[in-house]
Amino acid sequence: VPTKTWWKEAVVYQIYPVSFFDSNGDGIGDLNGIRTKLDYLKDLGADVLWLSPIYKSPLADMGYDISDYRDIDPRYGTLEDWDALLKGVHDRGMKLMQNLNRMDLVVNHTSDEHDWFVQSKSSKQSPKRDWYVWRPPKFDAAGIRQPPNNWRSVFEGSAWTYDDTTEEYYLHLFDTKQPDLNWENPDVRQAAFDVMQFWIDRGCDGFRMDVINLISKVPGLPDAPITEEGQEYQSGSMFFANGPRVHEFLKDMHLKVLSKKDLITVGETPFTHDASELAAYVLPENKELNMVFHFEVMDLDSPIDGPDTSPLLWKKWKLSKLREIVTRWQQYMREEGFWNAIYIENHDHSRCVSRFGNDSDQWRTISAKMLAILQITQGGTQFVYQGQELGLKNFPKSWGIEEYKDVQSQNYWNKILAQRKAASGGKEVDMSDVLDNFQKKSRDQCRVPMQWDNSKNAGFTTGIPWMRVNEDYETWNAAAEVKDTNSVLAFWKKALKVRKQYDVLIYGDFVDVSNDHPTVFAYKRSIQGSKLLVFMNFGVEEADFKVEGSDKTKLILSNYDDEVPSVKGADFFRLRGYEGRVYQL
Ligand code: TEU
Ligand code: CA
Repeated sequence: VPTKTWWKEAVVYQIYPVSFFDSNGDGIGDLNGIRTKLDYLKDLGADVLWLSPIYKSPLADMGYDISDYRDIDPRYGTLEDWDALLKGVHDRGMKLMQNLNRMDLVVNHTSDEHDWFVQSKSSKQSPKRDWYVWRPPKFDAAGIRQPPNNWRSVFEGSAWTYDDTTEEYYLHLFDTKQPDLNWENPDVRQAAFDVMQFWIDRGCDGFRMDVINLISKVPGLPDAPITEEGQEYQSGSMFFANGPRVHEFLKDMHLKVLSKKDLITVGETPFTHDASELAAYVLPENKELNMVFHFEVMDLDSPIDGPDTSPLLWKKWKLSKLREIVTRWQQYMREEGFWNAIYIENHDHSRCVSRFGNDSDQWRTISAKMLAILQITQGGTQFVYQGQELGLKNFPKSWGIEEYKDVQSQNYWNKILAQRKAASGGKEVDMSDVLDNFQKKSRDQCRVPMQWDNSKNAGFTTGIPWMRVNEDYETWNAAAEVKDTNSVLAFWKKALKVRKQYDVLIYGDFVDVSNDHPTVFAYKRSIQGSKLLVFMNFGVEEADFKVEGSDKTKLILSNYDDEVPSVKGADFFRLRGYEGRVYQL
């Protein structure tokens, strides 16, 4: 039996501040806006709030490009507003919330406008020079200047940008405005620890650590092998994901900072599907982090082995693969003492009801509820993203490229547009397939304003919203769902209560009993005499399903509202479209 701990049982609610609630009419969500919604969050069942970055930033990557770690961006408010928000959270009188507010920490890279980088780029002699990764150019056979290696940025193009001042390149795994810090330098590590201490001293209760598995790079920064034919740059992740010194760095962070307080810590760990590799970050005896966000479910509908591996491209996903992934991680947790963060939506992906459910009028509510069942019946700490609890869906196909604000979307679009223009000799080119992919997969889908009520701009702002509001807000909004006992929101509240009532959902064993059914995912959870059976039908057609040894004693959660579900015989079930049920055995 895993050790019981408050952060394992917690429900974390992720807020994307810029799109949550605007308190002063400038079209941008802010800290005071969040403060006015705390009762809504408490009522939902959130124990911990995670704010995406609100530090000073030029917002090239919406705040994941930080120019001052110790100050709030004026668009979001002030340090005093942050203190007031924290007090509001702690004042809600909920025991669990007291220590549980979290901040987002981004220390793989800074903004190029951060004073550290400004100094670093000013001269090779700058004391901050070695705080970032600088390299001299290479020259090809024709004598043309080339980047030091062939790595591609996650946001397209080379991972290196040339700087005229000192005639060298700097490394940026993400945007050109996000230079990577050089964690090899002990002063950089200490500076990051000092930032963490600054926020802990101010009362912050934990950290979500952005791309924390990328902080150590293989020395020499070798060229990546060519895995994507025809691409100018290649994925270098084997040389920067889970690099040689990452565990040394995190153990040091734990010793010097994290161990001093009972914090909640979550590492974001992309480019890794191997559970044993991620376990190293999380196993308690290693003294690093509490849990990680693995990416395997998120990569389910991405062309990860294709000629273009961009996560913005959509590939049809398979239920058999989802079952295999969920089962493998759930079992790994029980065997190895590993702990996981459970999420199916966040600010880097599209809406889960559009991705894994069915967002048509007929099935939207029912499938959004079924996905809540999928989430809360898995062991691991729960993460819910703003609007997920309302069943919000992707915005429509009719929206043009001008509605896509994310740097990842823009850069990808510009790359493909340039390629196609070059190939067509300057003629008009068709980009509709790219737009279709974006409609399914872009990060913009989750970043449009939160839908609070049916007033103008969904009640998000009285001004002009920074991103267009989705078109369904008059019927799909928090105010309407609070009143409706059949809403997705009402279901999430119920589901989170069930989650807290049954320890087995958090700590129990996991056995897949789906029997290769074409549309059903079914599993049993058990711990010390307590046994649950979970069913979900991922299709619109009725599904008949047999499971041995299941005398369905008690239905504890179901997404259909009739009391008597269709059951035939002791071991036989008939599930309706997107029906999900949880039985106690
Ligand atoms: O995300 C890391 C990351 O790997 C993502 O870029 C992911 O691959 C992509 O979004 C999938 O479409 C973190 C943050 O969550 C993200 O918002 C930042 O843009 C990124 O780091 C850089 O800080
Ligand atoms: Ca505002």
